[in-house]
Amino acid sequence: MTSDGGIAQGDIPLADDRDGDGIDTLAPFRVSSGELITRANNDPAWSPATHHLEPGVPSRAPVFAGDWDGDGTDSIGYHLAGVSRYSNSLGAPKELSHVWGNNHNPVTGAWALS
Ligand SMILES: [Ca+2]
Ligand SMILES: [Ca+2]
Repeated sequence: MTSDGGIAQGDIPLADDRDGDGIDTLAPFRVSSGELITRANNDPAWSPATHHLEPGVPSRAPVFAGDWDGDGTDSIGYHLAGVSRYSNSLGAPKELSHVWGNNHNPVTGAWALS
């Protein structure tokens, strides 16, 4: 068991920059409830948690974070059966997709900045 916003058994640990300040913060994804639990900074002692319901994420899907549209803020997606699905805002349905094939596991990152 955990306090509100802490990591519980079965959570998927993510790190993302959802507010665009250039600093990634820890954000566990709670598979059992479909919630991404975010904080304003990395000090859980004085940063209250915000729970973002992320609809339609299958319980067995690997979840990841990234800035898909280059606006400086991260959102989350998931990968299942060779297809990555994601959206450009927290809590939005994962309507964007990219087909990779069954033998691929995508990773995220900003590989080049101009
Ligand atoms: Ca941030
Ligand atoms: Ca973005």
